[in-house]
Amino acid sequence: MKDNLKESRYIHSLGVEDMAVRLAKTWGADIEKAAFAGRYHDIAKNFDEERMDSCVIKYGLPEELIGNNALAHSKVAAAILQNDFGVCDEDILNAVRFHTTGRKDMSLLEEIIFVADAVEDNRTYNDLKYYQQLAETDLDRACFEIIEYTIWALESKNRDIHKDTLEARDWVWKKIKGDN
Ligand code: DGI
Ligand code: FE
Ligand code: FE
Repeated sequence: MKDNLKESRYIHSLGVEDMAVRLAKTWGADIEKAAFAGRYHDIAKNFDEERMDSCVIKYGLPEELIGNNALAHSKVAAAILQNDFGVCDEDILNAVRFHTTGRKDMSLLEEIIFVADAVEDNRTYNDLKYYQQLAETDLDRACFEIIEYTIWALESKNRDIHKDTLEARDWVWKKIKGDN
C-alpha cells in the first residue's frame, strides 16, 4: 500500500480503517470486513492516468471511467482486490466499489465505509467533529448530509453528478423518512 500511495493518502487510509472499525462496533457490522475495506478503499487513488485507464480496460470496467480518476479509483480498487488479492467477499468489494458515489440499497458495511471515508480523523474541514458525532448517533443522517454536501460541492464546480450518487441520496432520504 505504501508503494502505491502518497504519504497523506496512506495516512487517510489508516484513518478510514480506524473510523470504519469504530462505526462497525457502534452499528454492529463485521469489524474485520470494515477494517479491510477501510484500509484498501483508496488503493488506486494515486495511479497516474495511464495506469488507471489501462486498469479500466484490463478489468473490463465501463468506458465512462476513462480519464476520470474521481470515479475510476474506487472501481479499479475493487477490481484489483477481487482479481489480484483474491478477495471474494461481495460486501467488502461493494463497499470499496461504491465508496465514492454510494448507491441505492447500500448495505450497512457500504454505508459505514462511505461515511468513514468522509469523517475520519485526518480530514480537516471545520464541521468534522459534528459529522463524526452524527455518524455515531445517526448513520443514515450522516450519510445523507455527506451526499448533500458532495452534490453541492460538485454543482458549484459544474461537474456532473453520477446517477448512483443521486439514487443514494433519494434512497437514504426515504430510509430516514421511513418510506422503505
Ligand atoms: O478518494 P477520497 O478523496 O478519499 O474521496 P472520494 O472517493 O469520496 O471522492 C473522490 C472524488 O470524487 C471527490 O473529489 C468527489 C468526487 N465525486 C464524488 N461523487 C461524485 C464525484 N464526482 C463526480 N463527477 N460525480 C459524483 O457523483
Ligand atoms: Fe476514494
Ligand atoms: Fe478515501
